[in-house]
Amino acid sequence: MMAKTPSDIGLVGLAVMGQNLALNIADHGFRISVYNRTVEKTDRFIAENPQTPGGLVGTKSLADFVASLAKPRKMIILVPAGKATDAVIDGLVPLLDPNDIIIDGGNALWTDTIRREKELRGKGLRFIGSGVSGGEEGARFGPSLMPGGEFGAWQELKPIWEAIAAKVDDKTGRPIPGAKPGWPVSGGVPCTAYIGENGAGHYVKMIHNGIEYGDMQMICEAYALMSGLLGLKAAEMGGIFSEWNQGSLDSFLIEITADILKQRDPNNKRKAFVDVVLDTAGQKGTGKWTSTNALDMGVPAPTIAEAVFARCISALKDERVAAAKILKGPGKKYRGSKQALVQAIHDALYCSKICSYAQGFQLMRTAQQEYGWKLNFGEIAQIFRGGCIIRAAFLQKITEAYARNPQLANLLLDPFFNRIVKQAQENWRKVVSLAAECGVPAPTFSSALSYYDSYRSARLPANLLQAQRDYFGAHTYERTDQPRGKFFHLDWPEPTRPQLEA
Ligand code: 2AM
Repeated sequence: MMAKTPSDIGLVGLAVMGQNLALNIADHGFRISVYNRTVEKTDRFIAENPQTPGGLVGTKSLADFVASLAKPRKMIILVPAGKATDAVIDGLVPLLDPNDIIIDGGNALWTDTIRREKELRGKGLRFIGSGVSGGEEGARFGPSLMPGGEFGAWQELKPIWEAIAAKVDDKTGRPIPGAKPGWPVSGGVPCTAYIGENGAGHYVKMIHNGIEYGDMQMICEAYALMSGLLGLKAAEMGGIFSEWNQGSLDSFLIEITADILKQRDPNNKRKAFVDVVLDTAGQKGTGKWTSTNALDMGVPAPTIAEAVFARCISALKDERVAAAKILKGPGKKYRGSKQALVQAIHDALYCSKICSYAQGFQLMRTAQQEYGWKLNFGEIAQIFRGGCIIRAAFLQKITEAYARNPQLANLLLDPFFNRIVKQAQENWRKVVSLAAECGVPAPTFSSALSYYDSYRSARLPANLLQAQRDYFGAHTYERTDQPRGKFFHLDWPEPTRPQLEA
């Protein structure tokens, strides 16, 4: 049966994210048609949600779904990235009219989004690839939304996207509280804005996830250092993270870390929950995509990549357990002040975080040249302020940095961040050296420090490296006393080889 009133928008794919996004849209007064390949799921969803302000319209076939939508049609796809997305698009295309808009809200690889946008444009259709961040809770009560694609299509989607997005206070950057986080709210700035053409939205979502990998790992290193160097128990560390959440590190991930550390094991109340969780971390691939892209573009993003590798090494549980019996560490203990070290770990976390964000923003800066986008970095930081996993008060400072200088080459060069790192670097260095001396792994803290020291070095040992390349491969070198771009080669002697015994 076709609905009498055409729906404002439609959504394909009623897994949890799809259901929650549909309910969020309907809560804001938009009529939304839904379709799912398995029809029972649609029936159940409609039956479970009889009352919504905008109205949910269940449809049993793609043809009914398409016919139920107001023109130009707007259809969100929320199915697994990759083949499923292509399958749904292929099913929709023959049923559509010129100028209809398909919106992919999945975690698509941005190059797929570029391809799809081009293919659909060739068929007279419009395509938006929108990052949707914030998990299930975000989708339901206010996600951070990163749309990329044809600008006109965005303008049609904008009223819905702005209505359902998380909202933050423009001055403080803090989420506007509601009955539940992000909902219901009035006023504030929505955490969505047009990102750029074709794959720009999905690219920025990928960088968000890469940054998220970095943030999570850095928090884990702070926890490992407090535990390894000071022997603190989970609940006490939970208290420290709660305190940190009142200051410059105020963020969703610090907040949930405090909650997690205070949580008892439901099977044994005497134990901390975190102590019974197996230490192997999974991953879905967006951190890897970010790191691979960094290598492809030649942009240094070592801290984000270290965070991915940290998950990889965590997954080698059996090997690590075996190696722990053979490979010995230094056996050195920290004997200084607890309070001073906790503060130093805080500072190390803050400085490392600044470097990790600097790397993420460097990636976006290079990608915009590579793909011809015009990204607004201050606005992107603003979109990250609410709704998503990396939401944090700190992002307001990034917005302010780009307002001061839209052409900022690296976040570290902004006066605010420069000052923070200057003040806190002594503590950061202390923590990284203690970690090394006492044998506590701190891959992102130390890689961030190396990044900082490399970036601030007017001269790196690459002079020797290039000389090596010239020696064995005649790769040539430039000279410090000659203009850049002039290449030289030295006639090296034959390498001396050890004499073979007769
Ligand atoms: P399903 O309920 O019929 O499995 C997450 O898996 C969501 O994507 C589900 O709603 C699922 O539908 C849908 N999905 C997965 N693969 C799909 C495909 N190839 N075509 C259409 N929907 C698909």
